[in-house]
Amino acid sequence: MSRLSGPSRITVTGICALLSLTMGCASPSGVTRTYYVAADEVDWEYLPAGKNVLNDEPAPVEVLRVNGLEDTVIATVFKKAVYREYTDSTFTELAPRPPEWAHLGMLGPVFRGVVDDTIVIVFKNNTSHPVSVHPHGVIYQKDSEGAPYTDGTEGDDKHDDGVPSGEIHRYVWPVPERAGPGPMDPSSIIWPYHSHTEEVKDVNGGLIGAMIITRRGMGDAEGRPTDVDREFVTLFGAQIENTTQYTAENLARYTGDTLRVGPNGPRFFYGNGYHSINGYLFANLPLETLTMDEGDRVRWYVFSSTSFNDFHTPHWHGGTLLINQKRADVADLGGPLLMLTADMVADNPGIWLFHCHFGEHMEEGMSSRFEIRPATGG
Ligand SMILES: [Cu+2]
Repeated sequence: MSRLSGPSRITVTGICALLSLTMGCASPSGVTRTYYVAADEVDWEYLPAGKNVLNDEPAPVEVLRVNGLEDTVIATVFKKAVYREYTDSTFTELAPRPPEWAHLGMLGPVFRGVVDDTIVIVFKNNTSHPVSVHPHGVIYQKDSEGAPYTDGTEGDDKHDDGVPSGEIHRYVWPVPERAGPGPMDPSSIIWPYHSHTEEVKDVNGGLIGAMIITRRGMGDAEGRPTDVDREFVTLFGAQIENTTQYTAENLARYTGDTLRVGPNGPRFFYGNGYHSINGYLFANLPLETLTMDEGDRVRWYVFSSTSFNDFHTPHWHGGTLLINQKRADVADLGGPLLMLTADMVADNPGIWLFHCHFGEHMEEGMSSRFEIRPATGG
């Protein structure tokens, strides 16, 4: 059994928590935040608008190489597995995704915590094979790590490694000081979470999401940092569709149908990779979900996925950001599963490009847009 087996055993700690009992505090620290999350199989559409939204022309998507040899298939819908939030432990009703998180797309729900909190994930595996939830940054015991390897454990301490199809596992992640923002960080930071059972296939397949951890005393009741107006989470990810749990199924689905286009698959040297932002190509991430108001203090959490091609340089047009106390408009995600937090003041109204500045990734559709709406002056 885990050392922390449930919310009832969590104690309130921290100076702010003590203060909050008597004089009120920005954050009621030391609470347990429980999420009901399943891994669900879905058909994911990388290109819901059916075109390159940046120029209204057909998107040059040539991605799925059949048998790795001569034929290329144009396909933008793939069977994947994604994390989805439910309302309770019956896992019968999906929790509606709040408008502020509509831009997450393929990503799982955002888990929040303030330093001293405990995050609990009640996880159900609705897929056809074992998967897990492995967090970064927070504390976990062996029953809450979500990764199989020879570590001298057994029983419940193994069940988390790869939760069998149809089963439920409870992951318990305390949030200590060392999971919160460091001295150079702003009031909240991002950590990834993802399945680590067959890590490469699972993440390419879609099982990845983000946690946001807020500094003690800097979170509201929901754990939101109180010194920002908007938050956005974006994954710059090369989704390698020929290395997922569903590759054979997806190939069977498309091989031989009318989408087969012949022997020349130009620009196809990565192995069926989609260079997407939150699972969208060519600015198909809906603009209305990445919208803010002039004057907003906007926090961007950006991270990269786990493949060889996951080195990215997110570039925001129209604004500048503070990253690690330095001014920039391009961020450095110089390798797989890196993460950073970037703060922008939305001072320049307009519709702006937001893309990876690595040339090949741009050409393959790793771009999006955001909008700053002008202040009305009223
Ligand atoms: Cu890139």
